[in-house]
Amino acid sequence: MLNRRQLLGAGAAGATLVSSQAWGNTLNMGLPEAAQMDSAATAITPRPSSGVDYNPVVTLNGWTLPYRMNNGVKEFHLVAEPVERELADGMIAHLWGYNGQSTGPTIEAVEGDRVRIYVTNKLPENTSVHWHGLILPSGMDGVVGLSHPGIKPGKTFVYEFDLIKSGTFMYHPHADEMVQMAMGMMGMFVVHPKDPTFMPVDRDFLIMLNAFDIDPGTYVPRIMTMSDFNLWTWNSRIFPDIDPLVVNRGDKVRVRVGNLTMTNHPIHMHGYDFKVTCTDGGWVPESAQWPEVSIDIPVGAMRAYEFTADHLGDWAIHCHKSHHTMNAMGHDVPTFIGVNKEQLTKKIRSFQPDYMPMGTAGMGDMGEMTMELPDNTIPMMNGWGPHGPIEMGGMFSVVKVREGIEADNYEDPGWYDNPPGEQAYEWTGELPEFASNDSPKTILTPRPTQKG
Ligand SMILES: [Cu+2]
Repeated sequence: MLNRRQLLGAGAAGATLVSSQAWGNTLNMGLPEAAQMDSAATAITPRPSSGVDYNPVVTLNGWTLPYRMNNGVKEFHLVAEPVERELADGMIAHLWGYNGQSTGPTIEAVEGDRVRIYVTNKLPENTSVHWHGLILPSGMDGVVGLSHPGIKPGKTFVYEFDLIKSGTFMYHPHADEMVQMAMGMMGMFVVHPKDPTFMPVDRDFLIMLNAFDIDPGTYVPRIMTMSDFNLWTWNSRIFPDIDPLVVNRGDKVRVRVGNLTMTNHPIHMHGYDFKVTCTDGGWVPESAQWPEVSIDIPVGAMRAYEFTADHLGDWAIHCHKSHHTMNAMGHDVPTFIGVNKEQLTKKIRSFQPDYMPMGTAGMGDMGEMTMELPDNTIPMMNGWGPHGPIEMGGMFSVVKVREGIEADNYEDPGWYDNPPGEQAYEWTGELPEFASNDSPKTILTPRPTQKG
């Protein structure tokens, strides 16, 4: 029951990494080839075949930037450029990003590595790259005018530094930030520990929280928006087209979440409690890790959490701000709950026959409505599950824990079949009596009389 996107996803990703074949042929040239990605499918990176062993991260609907070794230095080539990103099946956004996509590719390296990162600017204005959270020389910090001059259109700059600590970091421009970040320029930078036995996990997922304001029927984000974004995305992707987090039962799992939106996001995962193990500042020692079921990701920060996947099932993972699990909508929709619009509907239909009254019983029925929408627009909520519409959009996905999933397999296993007795069901028998408070005043529960 895989759709085309899922078939193109995990496993088949090598086919979409354009020009990776030529990567080995560039060793004697000045610039490393700039790898390009033309697909929003999740690309699985194989474990390194030489050097320090590590378990590569899985960037949901993203990919990892290839590198080449040049006299002991890991060389990467980022290209800042306009891109077309598929936010969801049926919706393309015209963004700015890196190497063909927004968000940009994940950069992965190892503690102790020296990295050289070429940044070519194909945008119509200055840019730069700031390496958020990395400890490096101040001239490599990427703040235009402060660390170095802006990278002019058509020019290439080189950043070079040692990775002195492991952890999870981010990268983004520090040049015309309001515009460049609203247009989707950001990515994540993972530094694996040089000791492979330090906090190893079986599955290591990566999510960048970002947001856009794209009017229905249009393609380009509004860059002046400060808080009223209408598309809440993970790695520039919205539910129902964010890939699931596929996990084998018993796996030790890490989820790293970075936030480069303009507001905080309490990320909530169902079915588990977990421990917060890493911030942009570094790893949290075991004695200081605290348990949560939701973790608030502040603006300009990342948090990683870990859990052991003991509970089989399909578990929702989402931002807990309910407007962030919705796709584009008008913010001026009035509240109609409890309003009887029958007479009004008749009148409006006399001159607009296809008028649909909405919202009198909540907005849940939007999930199964098929309305005509402007081109390049997807419904506010439209994911379908095994039991009907999921009534979600935006920052939402599913953690799918199954038995017998092989180590490098991230293919969607379909929906979980709940065992008998483990699923809520409709009661059709006689109803037990239930207590009800019909007083408008607060009723205090009487205290039991104390004895003695
Ligand atoms: Cu949120």
